[in-house]
Amino acid sequence: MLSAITGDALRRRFADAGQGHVFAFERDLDEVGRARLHARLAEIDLDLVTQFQQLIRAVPSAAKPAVTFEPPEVIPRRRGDAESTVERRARQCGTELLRAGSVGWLVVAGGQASRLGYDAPKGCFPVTPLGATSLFELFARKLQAARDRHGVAAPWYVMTSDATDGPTRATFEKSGHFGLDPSDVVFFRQSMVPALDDAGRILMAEKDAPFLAPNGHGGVLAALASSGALEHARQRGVSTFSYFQIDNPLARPADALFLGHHALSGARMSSKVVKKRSADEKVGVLGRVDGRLSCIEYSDLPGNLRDARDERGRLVFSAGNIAAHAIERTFVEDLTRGGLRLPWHRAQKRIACVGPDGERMEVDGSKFEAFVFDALGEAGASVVLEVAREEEFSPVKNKDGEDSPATARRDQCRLHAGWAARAGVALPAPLSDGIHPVEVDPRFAEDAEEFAARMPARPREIDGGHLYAP
Ligand code: UD2
Repeated sequence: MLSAITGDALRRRFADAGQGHVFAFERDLDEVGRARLHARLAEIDLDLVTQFQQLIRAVPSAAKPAVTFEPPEVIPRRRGDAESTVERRARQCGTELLRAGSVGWLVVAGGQASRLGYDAPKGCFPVTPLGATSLFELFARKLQAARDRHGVAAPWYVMTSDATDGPTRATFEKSGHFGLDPSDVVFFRQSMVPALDDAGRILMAEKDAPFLAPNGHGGVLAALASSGALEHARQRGVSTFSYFQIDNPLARPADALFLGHHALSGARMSSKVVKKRSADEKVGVLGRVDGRLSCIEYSDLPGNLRDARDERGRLVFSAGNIAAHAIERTFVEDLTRGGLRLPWHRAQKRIACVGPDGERMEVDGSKFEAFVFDALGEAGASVVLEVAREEEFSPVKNKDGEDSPATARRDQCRLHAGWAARAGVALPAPLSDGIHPVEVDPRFAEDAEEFAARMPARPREIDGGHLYAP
């Protein structure tokens, strides 16, 4: 009886919103299927669907009001070995934060690795060149290294989605949390939002299920709050989240310099950037849009600005976003207290769904995502720190070509072989691309100085390469 009432109420709500078609196959379903359909529909926020419809109907970009774009102020990267006083102070401040246990790690791992063509959560992908360690395990090792260095274990907040949650938890369970204390790893799930066709109708993935997709990495802020992870962080004494994406094996969440710059500036949300390789490299750039700090997606930056150069021939908009942020816990609390409103971004895609007659088909449709960097504009104070691409950024996004497993393995080898060369140790023979196959486990050394201090040491030989591990 209860389900009949719920069903009627639901049917009315969806019919009133012009979405009655979601019940089109209800008669084909058994009781379990109907209950499943109702449960899934009950979770859909129809006001949000109205917002999505407005985005679909929005005027094309040519008719949008003009906005101004300016490059941001960037703390440039140090060239050479000597540290400035400012850098020394920042590093010291960051180290103190890390030692006090005030920094929590926050990774977004809810994306589906569709471009990579990998059928499990991307965090399970074997990413290191010789040991074939997965992204999850690699970061667990980085966390252990940071724990040993600073004498305190950072809690690790791992955002999953409906698709990645089960397998991610199972992977951690099976491996004994990669040697971490399970109470230091907090999983929380982002929300899902419906995908629509070009007429603004909710698409059906199955007869008993609307098509739902993760709400973008911007979903991390609301999900931290609603899941209780934010409260967990408060109770653990975390003042700053070190945010990173699971797809970048070179990410350095325990970077004292960055955390120190962020803290000393009283910033609420800060970003690391790398110099864009060229005007047409397809990364978002940090910039000010109508005065507000933001990440400007490649396609949103007008061509003349994308190509603009200063008097020394350098790109004006060159601060490539690597999606590594320091975010104050109180900033997330403030943002989420009154109902967070990040803008929605529409991605037009071919979407596989159930057609009007119950047949499987593909249609032109839209998915909707919020982006975490849209919170930058709310932060007031922010630091943008330039870091070396070869040390901090080599994401795994595509099956082959740029930003693929091959380039990520190459870049890890190049970085680690550089440490070995600086320490004066013998390198293995180079591969056909001229790179020496060297891998350094983060628990062995986290940078060139630590590596040199560990010498002499014998690497393990794997396929003609050298793996340095504890
Ligand atoms: C993102 C940035 C881009 C640049 C690049 C760096 C956007 C729109 N663009 O590009 O500016 O910084 O990264 O690598 O963000 N994720 C979730 N839930 C979601 C969607 C994504 O957890 O609903 C995670 C995903 O698991 C991954 C990360 O966010 O770790 C990035 O997602 P992406 O691969 O879709 O981002 P991409 O390559 O469009």
